[in-house]
Amino acid sequence: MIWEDDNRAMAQAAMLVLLMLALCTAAASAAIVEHTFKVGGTNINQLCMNSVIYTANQELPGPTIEISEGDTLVIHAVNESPYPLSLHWHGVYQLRSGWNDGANKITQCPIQPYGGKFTYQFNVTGQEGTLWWHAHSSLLRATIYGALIIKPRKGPSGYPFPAPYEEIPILLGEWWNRNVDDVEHDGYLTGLGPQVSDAITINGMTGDQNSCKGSSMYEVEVEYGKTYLLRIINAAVNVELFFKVAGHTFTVVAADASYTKPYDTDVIVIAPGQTVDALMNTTAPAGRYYMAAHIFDSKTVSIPFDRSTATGVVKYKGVPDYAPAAMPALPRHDDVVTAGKFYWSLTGLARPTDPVVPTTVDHNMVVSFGLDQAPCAPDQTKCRGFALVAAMNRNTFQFPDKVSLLEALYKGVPGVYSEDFPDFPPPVPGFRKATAVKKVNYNDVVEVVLQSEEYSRALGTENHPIHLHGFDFFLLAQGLGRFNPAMKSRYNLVDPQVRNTVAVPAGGWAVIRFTANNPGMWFMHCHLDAHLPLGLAMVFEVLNGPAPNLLPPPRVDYPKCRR
Ligand SMILES: *[C@@H]1O[C@H](CO)[C@@H](O)[C@H](O)[C@H]1NC(C)=O
Ligand SMILES: *[C@@H]1O[C@H](CO)[C@@H](O)[C@H](O)[C@H]1NC(C)=O
Ligand SMILES: [Cu+2]
Repeated sequence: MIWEDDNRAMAQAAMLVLLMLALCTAAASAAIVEHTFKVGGTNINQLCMNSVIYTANQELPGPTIEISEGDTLVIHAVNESPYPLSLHWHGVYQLRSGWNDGANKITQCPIQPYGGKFTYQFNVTGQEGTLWWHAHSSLLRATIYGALIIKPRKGPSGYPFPAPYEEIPILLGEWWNRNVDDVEHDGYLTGLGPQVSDAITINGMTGDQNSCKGSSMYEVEVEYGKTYLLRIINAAVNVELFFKVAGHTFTVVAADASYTKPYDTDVIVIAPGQTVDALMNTTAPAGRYYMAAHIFDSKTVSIPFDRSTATGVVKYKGVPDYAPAAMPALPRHDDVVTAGKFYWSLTGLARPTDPVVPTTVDHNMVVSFGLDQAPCAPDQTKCRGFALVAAMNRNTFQFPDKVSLLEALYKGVPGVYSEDFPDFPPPVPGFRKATAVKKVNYNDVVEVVLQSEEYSRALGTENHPIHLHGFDFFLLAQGLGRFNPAMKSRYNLVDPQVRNTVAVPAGGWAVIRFTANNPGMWFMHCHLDAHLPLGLAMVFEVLNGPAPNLLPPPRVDYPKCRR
């Protein structure tokens, strides 16, 4: 009976309209997304060894946070581990919510061990793409990290590229067989910083290119003839990485949660702290294909590093698990040309609605940095001859211990920090241990020439990924050797990359520019964790603007420092 079918079709159509209305309403109003992250001990078997690691919610990598632009994120953090820690939402602007940045001793004191709690709550506004979260104390972020994915408010039609068939998060990590806090502690006692890792991981797993038979390996099944969006995050602690998938190429469409002009490449180069979103077409002959990652070692002197290769597998639907997999040819570990080509080729998408590069600069700074050798401190009991030391503009950053810098700023606590971080490298040799900040007014435009320095012939230089909290910056230019003002002619003021972490070339430079539109204390530091406790860091103090651009009061559960 035809009319019945018609009725059914009409009813179905009405349902569909209602459903779409419901979906549209959901998309239009910002949601509150709530998670509880319990940090605690987790038993794991990796590289044929049983160990206890510390994770969020027993997961490695930790839980993926997925939100839409404009949502409010609420994370109840419970620290059941034996270590004081904080959680950092890497790349989130934290506009007027600086108390939630999770930078240990900078924006908060750590959450106390054995049951301490703190609730992070902030809006994620005006940014979308792939970010991540991680612990921000000791070496704990080696196992306490996860993806933070911000979808366009409109849904997939909001992407400035054809909506992908599926999205695949790829979290690259670094693994130690030993307890990572011991690795950090021994590094301090010896004066050498953390030791070489035992493996690189893809989504927490080493893959099968090591001597441990039965190592776990990440595998993803794909369908032929589709476009996948790989959300690649370098969560490794101390190393930059090359990443490839055999038989496939990529189109990079975003980095650090800022869209780029499409960039075709067969290799991804990624520094700790950075993210890369890349489209991958599954148009290879049906089969199994290894994805692989290994270290890009940029050091100009020879120092041992982890030469292992992490693998995962892309398997086409219907292909048996035992089919042999093709292996990609990764660049040589020291292939600075491939690394430089990738890092320097990206440009921002620069749509009419995107922020434009500010043209007047209020603060011109040159910040040089590097590593040197210093006499062992008396408590560095295993130290032989010298200890490593690092600095920015010859200030070796000292973490405060009584209150966080943000609390000191808010309450006007004297004697916690000094406002004399120099605008230029001082001509005098030697280092000053200090908690020095650079003070700027609300909305000032800051330009920083980041200059990698060879302080010590014996230590040489290496590529340092410099990460800025609280802001994205425009990356105006990069180069090898020493920056000089004539190089301002090379600035890209039209469509520069927009990032939160820049891999400054070994012995070279990068120029960044940002608008200080967010009151608070914002850490700028090397994202090789080994260099952070050595002092390769500084802080921007950004004053309140006219209302409503003010730093609000902290929450009542804001953690206190304990000594
Ligand atoms: C966060 O978003 C909520 C809801 O839109 C708003 O009421 C609140 O003021 C925002 N908070 C900040 C710090 O901007
Ligand atoms: C991937 O497939 C899409 C859709 O067919 C196409 O537009 C795009 O050019 C392809 N990309 C590459 C790198 O082949
Ligand atoms: Cu560094």
